[in-house]
Amino acid sequence: MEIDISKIDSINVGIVGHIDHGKTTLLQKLTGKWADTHSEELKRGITIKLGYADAIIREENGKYTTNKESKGKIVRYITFVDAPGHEMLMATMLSGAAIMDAAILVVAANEGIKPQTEEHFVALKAKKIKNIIIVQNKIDLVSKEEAIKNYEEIKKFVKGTIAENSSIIPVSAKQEINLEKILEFLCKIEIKKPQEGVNPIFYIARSFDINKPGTKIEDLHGGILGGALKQGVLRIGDKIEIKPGYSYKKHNAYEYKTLKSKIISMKKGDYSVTEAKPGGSLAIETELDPTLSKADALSGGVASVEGVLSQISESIKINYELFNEVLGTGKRESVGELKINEMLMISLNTSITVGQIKKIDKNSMELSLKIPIVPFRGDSLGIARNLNGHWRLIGFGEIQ
Ligand SMILES: Nc1nc2c(ncn2[C@@H]2O[C@H](COP(=O)(O)OP(=O)(O)OP(=O)(O)O)[C@@H](O)[C@H]2O)c(=O)[nH]1
Ligand SMILES: [Mg+2]
Repeated sequence: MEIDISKIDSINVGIVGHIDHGKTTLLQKLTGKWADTHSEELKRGITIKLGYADAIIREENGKYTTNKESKGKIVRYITFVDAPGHEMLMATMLSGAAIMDAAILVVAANEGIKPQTEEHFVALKAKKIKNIIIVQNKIDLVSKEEAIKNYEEIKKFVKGTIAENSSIIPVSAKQEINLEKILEFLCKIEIKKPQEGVNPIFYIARSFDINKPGTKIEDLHGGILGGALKQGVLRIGDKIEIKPGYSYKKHNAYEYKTLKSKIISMKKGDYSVTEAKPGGSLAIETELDPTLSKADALSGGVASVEGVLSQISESIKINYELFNEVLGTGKRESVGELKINEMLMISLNTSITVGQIKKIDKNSMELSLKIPIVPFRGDSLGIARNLNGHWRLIGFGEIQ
């Protein structure tokens, strides 16, 4: 029987945590799909771009499974976003966090809490992701005593935070131990009821040209947008617009042109849908010339039906708050003051841009951005500063 995926409760779950703690391996064991597909990722054995995989969870005699052969009752459809753990790829993790409904924080039991465990966790907090499951991975590498010690370290780490009462599940992804417990918890996450009567907002996290070289013109697919619908409904045939859109150089500066197109088809994983609501990730095939969307050219953008998005802006006013300490370095160094004209990396929803401080006081500042954004009042943004050639998260802000 054909499965109508749009009728199944669905969420988008991020997999985050320090480099090599086993995120992509865990995802592969949960879904059967290896999310690292880029040649560079395969060569280096690390995740570089946001990866995707999905699975249907079924329940059979009180046991949860993603086995396709299972005859159990369908409980949930989960799309996953696999984030890179490398410290240089924090910006990518942040744009992934913008489309997560819930997250799995992976901590390798043999290594414990590491700088990017901390940095990713703070990013989840800032993005207000309340549903966090903690996976204590690689338990096959530690003794029982070490596993307990690591469990206590995690407990201390989350004390007084949103994840204080999160489940901590001991797992060996590699040896497939205790994975069904993760599925069980994923099925317990509360699904928010979508708001009715609001305009759609689709955050673009990736964009592609899926045509193989040499495809006949009549068989060509239009540009693909991958990401998540934050609110509203999108349907096949909808006329859409994408901002900031297409960029081109004019008199040594970049200009942006809103792209207009139409939705040809939509997919959640391998499943086609005619109508999409929030929950889970989504791929939209448009009528766009695929050369416009290839190699993530449109990632960071926002799509909606024609005529509803606000003007793009190269200048923003934000309220901000800095951390006491710089995160992600493993050292305990304090965040110094921000200075006028300083360049900061700003991540807003799925977009990443660099901004120069034009005006600043204690709680608010005005920035001039290199890549314009579609501003939504109240949206949270990550603020990073360049320290010794790395962008380090130093605080968070909110658009005024
Ligand atoms: N022994 C053991 N090794 C594991 C386990 N899970 C993952 N690994 C190994 O850990 C290494 C890193 O695994 P990945 O899944 O690529 O780690 P990752 O967190 O996705 O890494 P990045 O994406 O680069 O941040 C690989 O060699 C895996 O085989 C586990 O449960 N036990
Ligand atoms: Mg990985």
